[in-house]
Amino acid sequence: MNNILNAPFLTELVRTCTNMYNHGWDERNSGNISILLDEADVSACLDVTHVLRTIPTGFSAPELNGRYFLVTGTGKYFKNVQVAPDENLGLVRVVDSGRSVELLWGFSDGGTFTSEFPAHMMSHTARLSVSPENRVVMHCHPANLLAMTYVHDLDERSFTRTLWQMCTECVFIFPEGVNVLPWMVCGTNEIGQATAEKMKTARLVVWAHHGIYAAGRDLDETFGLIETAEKAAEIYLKIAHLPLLQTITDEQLHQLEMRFHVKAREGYLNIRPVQSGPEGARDR
Ligand code: 2HA
Ligand code: ZN
Repeated sequence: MNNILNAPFLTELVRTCTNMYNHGWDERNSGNISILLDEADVSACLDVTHVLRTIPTGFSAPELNGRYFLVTGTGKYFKNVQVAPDENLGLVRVVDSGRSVELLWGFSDGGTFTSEFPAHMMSHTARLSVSPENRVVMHCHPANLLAMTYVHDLDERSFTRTLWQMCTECVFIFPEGVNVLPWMVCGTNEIGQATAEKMKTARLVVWAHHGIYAAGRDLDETFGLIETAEKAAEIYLKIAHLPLLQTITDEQLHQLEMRFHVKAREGYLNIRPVQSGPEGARDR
């Protein structure tokens, strides 16, 4: 049996937590990550019949029954994941239609999964329904995106268009745009359900005045989505108070769509016929 501490899924998660901490996205105990694992990869390093503890979740997620997740712990600091992965991370199997999980490894100090577990599990369910390859859900507090939610219109089309205009790559890295939730109390099933609903149409969901959720096929893709949106938000904050002399035009965004064979979210560019109603009429 292999040592779980050498399993690629574990070493990559440890590296990612450290990297996110070093980016300043995960102060104190903020941020959380969950990764869907294959049973074959888990059973290569753990006896999957050996359950350490059963932990209730407080919600149901029948679609995830029997699935394995590696997840960050509640109250844990990303900066400490690299020095004590077995305390700060846990490997769980979803049972009882999602109403509880079985701990197979980790949370060695008696801890449990992130307080945002409902948002993670509901987001996994939502993303898997549109993209069966989805494996990762990631949450963090990047400063520029967070700051942008205080000074920019929270309308999703408007918010997305601004990000697309800030860096050439944005439109083909996240052509579906970013969805935005208004401020809500975090850690609840309600914000979990709202996030999951938004995850059906985009891999990035901004939580106003709090942070961002991202989903993807692997840690690199998911991290890269946040990194790109955060860079765009940084540019926006550098220029928002200055007179705007030029920008990336809709025609240029359309050229990028063609060059990189992606389709910008329907109605978000003013090139194609826009959707009727006040949404489509907006310019930014
Ligand atoms: O894990 O970031 O949203 C702590 C948080 C809650
Ligand atoms: Zn948070």
